[in-house]
Amino acid sequence: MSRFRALFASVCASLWLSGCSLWPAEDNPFTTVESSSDFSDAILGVYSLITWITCVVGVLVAILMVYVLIKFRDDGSPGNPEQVHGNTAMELGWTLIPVVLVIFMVVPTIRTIFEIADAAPDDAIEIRVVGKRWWWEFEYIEEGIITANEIHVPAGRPVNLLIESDSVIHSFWVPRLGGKRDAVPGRINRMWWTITDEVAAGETILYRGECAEYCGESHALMKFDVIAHDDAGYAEWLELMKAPPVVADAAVREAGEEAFAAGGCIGCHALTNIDGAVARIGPNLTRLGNRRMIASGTMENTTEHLASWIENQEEWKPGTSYNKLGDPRFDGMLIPVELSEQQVDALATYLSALQ
Ligand code: HEC
Ligand SMILES: [Cu+2]
Repeated sequence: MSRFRALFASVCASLWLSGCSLWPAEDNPFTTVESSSDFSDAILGVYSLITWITCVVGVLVAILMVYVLIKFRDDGSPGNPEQVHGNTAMELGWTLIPVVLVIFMVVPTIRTIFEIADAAPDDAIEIRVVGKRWWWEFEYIEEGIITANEIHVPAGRPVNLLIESDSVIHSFWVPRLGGKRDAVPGRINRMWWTITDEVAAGETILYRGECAEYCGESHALMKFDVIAHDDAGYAEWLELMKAPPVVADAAVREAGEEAFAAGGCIGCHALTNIDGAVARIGPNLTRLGNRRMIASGTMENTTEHLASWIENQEEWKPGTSYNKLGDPRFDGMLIPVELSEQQVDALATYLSALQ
């Protein structure tokens, strides 16, 4: 009986470990078995077909093996059992059946590869994606919007991503929207998809993404969000991103702008309403207050977290310290001066207010 229990426990454990906890998607944002776009639908189709074929083959082989083990077990009778040399029917069988099975898997696979490698439709929204260490820059080519770590897209419309890198190889991956695409320096990889989920008016759906190619110390902290809107919601977001952010409280704005210049932030970060803040070493911080997370999905976007990030990046993300003199990424940049507590507070309050 205890043997049975041990067996039962190990079967349960292996099912659990092998990913049976991958859904529902709400609890498992990185699930690959719930698709939300035409691209991931196509891949999931091939994936399920191959999984079912291999399951059937696996079960049949296991049954046959158990049968053979029992039927031909050593029953204690003397001498060798009858010896067999060659059997044409069996040899044909175990050659032809796998060939047919492989054809069943190869044809849909190749068809899907060509389908997803096809050119994007003309009306697709083009977004340039640049993998950086360790965050993502998103540029809406036609709209002239540059943002970071959060892409907003309308559901039901094709989105064409032009993926590149400014540093080492990264990989752009939103498990529910499609496969991985490497971000390689000096080359542009494409991927396009249309979100198939319905987004209710005034609501959004959040899909999580992450870097899927080891790229250095903070690789695991290189996440991003894809936020799907309905058409009206997307148009509204575009308008919002194009208009200069309004910081209603003049005192907050003045103190913030002053500290932004004095602290050297201006040397690395762009802000559309500040003269001279056009640098792109770090993320564009325009409308940072609207974002869900900061530092590419590392921490929730709160004023306390912002202050803590400004004071010590290294604590949150290894390798991101602004003060690494000699780091070639920051060559010729203004390294921030020591900030006073008031300046840090002013910056955090100001950045939160950029909405
Ligand atoms: C030497 C260049 C440099 C300077 C100077 C600099 N930053 Fe940054 N900043 C970066 C980089 C690079 C990142 C992205 C780090 C990451 O997420 O891996 C970043 C990220 C940020 C983020 C998170 C942005 C996001 O999209 O989530 C905030 C907020 C920020 N910086 C604020 C500031 C402030 C305020 C100052 C001035 C005190 C400043 N930075 C000075 C390079 C710089
Ligand atoms: Cu990366």
